[in-house]
Amino acid sequence: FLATDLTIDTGVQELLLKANSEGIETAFDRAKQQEPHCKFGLAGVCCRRCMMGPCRISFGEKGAKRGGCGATADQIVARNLLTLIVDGATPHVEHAREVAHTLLEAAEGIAPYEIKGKDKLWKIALDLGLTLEGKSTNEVAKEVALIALQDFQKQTGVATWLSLHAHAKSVETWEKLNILPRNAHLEIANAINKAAMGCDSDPLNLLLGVMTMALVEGYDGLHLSTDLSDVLFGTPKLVKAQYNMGVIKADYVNIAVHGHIPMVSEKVVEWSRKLNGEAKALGAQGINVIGICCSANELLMRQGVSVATNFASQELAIVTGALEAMVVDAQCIMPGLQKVAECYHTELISTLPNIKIEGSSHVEFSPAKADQMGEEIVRKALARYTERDMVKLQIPKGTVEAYAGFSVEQIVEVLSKINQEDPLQPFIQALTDGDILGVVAIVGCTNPRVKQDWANTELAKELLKHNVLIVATGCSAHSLGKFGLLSPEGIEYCGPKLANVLKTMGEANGLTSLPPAWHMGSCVDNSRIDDLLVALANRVGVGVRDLPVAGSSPEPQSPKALSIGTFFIAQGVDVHIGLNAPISGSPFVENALTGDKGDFAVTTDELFGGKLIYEEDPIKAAHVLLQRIIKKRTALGL
Ligand code: BF8
Ligand code: SF4
Repeated sequence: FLATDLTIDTGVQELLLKANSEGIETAFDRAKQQEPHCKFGLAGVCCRRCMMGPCRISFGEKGAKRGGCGATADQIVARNLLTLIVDGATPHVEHAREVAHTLLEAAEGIAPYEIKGKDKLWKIALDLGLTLEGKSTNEVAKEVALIALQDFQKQTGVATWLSLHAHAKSVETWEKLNILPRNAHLEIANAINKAAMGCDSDPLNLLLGVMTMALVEGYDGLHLSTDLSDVLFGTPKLVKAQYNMGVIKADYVNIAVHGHIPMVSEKVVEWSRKLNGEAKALGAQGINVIGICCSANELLMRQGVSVATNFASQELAIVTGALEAMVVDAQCIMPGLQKVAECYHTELISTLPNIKIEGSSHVEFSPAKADQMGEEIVRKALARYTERDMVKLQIPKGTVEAYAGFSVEQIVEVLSKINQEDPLQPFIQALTDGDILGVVAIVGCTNPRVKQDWANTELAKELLKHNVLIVATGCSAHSLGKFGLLSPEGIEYCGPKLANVLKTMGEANGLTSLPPAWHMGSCVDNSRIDDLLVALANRVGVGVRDLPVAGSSPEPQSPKALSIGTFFIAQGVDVHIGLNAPISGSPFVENALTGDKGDFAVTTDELFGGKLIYEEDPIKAAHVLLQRIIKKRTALGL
């Protein structure tokens, strides 16, 4: 294979060659072995929901048009999409519940976490209508955590976190369609129940179920996770860090944190600092924690920890031969990591009680025992340092500077340097004048089925050229970071109008310029993008669906990218994906999601104001998004 065909990251290319010469297989090899992918699976028309099957619907004239039970392609695709969105939303819902549970135990003095985000706590408490007078931080935190946990229990009404964050006009739309969620667990059970054999077989009703699940994702997944993580660990502020495999340092004890749950990664950082002296006693310069995937985002945003790599190349970080430990928790952790770790001295360590990796070691996290976990993990890494095989050591050189930490609070603070009374005013003025043509969120993954980082960066550059501001999260943000788009130098890619705006905003804050892409955090932090849109819509006096904005996941891998995308579609935001969702086998489902208003009996464009756009070519995709943005501008009279 040619490494240059698989990724544009030269460090990853170098490590792919090393892996190849050492006989190590990675996701890039395994993805090729799966080609050609099953066309029934790609189209979403295979059903394994009962033992009368599995059934599949044929595409041509000949062959079955219905499954054994009589299910049509439309019904099968809609059911499969519903469970796929459940697969996307549930990890975020569990993430949120873990954070809420930790906050509760921290407030009760059981879990060793200090509540660092007091401002955020007060804000949420006030929004929830709590009285603060005479109460301690812990008392308020406990009340907030208990209300949050109700979003997994209450049987009637609407999920509280939706009421906290959603735009009134969006709620109106959802109420009319009767898709408002009650509690996250109930709706997950309801969705699985709908999709079960012999239950819901109305494709439209199933799609409405998809939208309910999208709202569960948005509010009890994304927003709840971000809010309570900010309460525990603080709201992110502008930070500077480094990107690329070069952040792994030969003369340090290196610990990679990979996954999503900040309670785990924060404790690893805390204990690495505490035990730094012990690394020196071993002859190392110290302990170096580096991030992969969304744990990287959590630590980058709040601690300025540097980022080694994103999803597709997670195994290659081990191939450097310089990782003493890789600590994982949940989501996007390839089982293949263990096989690679066995070729080196690296210890792969799983942490969550119910998420284990075959062959890896396990140091269990619980909120109460978080300190023991942190210490044990760092001590395991220290013990591995002396086992390092210097012959196998090869760290690609070079790092790239990047800024992150663009929480909505930080964005408002940055803008307040231009207009203190009305911070959003300069931003809205720039949008009105067309100096910022629109905003596109580039989010989601990298995927070995697409040349790594290529679609993410190409799409970003094409949009920047047309004066579209980029906000980013997840592994896509890492792609942009690796190629300089999170640094002020990245404004070379911007059209002159956008470049000027960014320079003005940057200079007001002591920088040469703001970066052209604003890193807003991990995938759950897509909530921050949502908050920004709601704030802009409220300030202008329109709905979110009216704003000249869009979302894009050019290299999606996880169902989470689809559930997040659907959440934004529910608000009326167009969402582009660079690999198709498994819906092409159903004209009804495909039309409903991708059709324009008025094209078909039912479209999300008609009902919500946003639609799904599938386009593999990032340059073409950029131009489709530009057209949609211009259409929304025109409707606003801009
Ligand atoms: O939640 S971007 S590959 S790591 S799914 Fe996974 Fe995709 Fe990365 Fe973060 Ni998000
Ligand atoms: Fe086949 Fe129907 Fe069973 Fe699905 S539910 S496997 S389509 S018989």
